[in-house]
Amino acid sequence: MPNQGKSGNIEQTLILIKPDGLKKSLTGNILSKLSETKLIIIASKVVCVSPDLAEKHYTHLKDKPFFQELVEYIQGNHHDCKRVMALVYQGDNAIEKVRKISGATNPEEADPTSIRGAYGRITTKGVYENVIHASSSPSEAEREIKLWFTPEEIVSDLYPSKMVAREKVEVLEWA
Ligand code: DAT
Ligand code: MG
Repeated sequence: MPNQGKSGNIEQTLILIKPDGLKKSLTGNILSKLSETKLIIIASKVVCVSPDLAEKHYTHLKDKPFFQELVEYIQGNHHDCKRVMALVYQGDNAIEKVRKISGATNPEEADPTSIRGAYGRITTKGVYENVIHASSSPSEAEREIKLWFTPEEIVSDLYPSKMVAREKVEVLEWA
């Protein structure tokens, strides 16, 4: 059948450039490396990560001994930099392509030409400062994209959405 199998597998993946990446001015280098995948960016923003968002993002690791350090790290508390750049990339086999170019979780084990291998480090406390997060499966990508972005912040309709009427909503406007 035409257009089936590996070449027709359009996926989305959530990418986070973590606070160490921003603090070290690595954003451009990381985006250049990611552009080698030929995927397209369908959403991007800079986020100040709340404790709640950090814990929800890493909820699957909450029983790990490094969980607390991890949520501190993603909030930028280790880098005096409370910013994360969040992006959604889309394209053929996006998840695998981005994971490959990101490199292994442990930056010391990552291929030196991968993003984590080139720019990551392990701190003396044992925190993996691996500069980038990338979704590892379609279900994880969907959960993470919905956690980090609203439907309006993504330029294509990825998942079912609904209109909700909200009363007495206060929004911040320029003074
Ligand atoms: P990945 O980020 O490669 O998907 P993961 O989801 O298993 O890896 O873990 C999330 C983050 O937790 C990872 O980027 C770094 C940290 N981490 C994982 N295993 C660790 C370990 N053994 N020691 C310290 N930090 C770890
Ligand atoms: Mg993971």
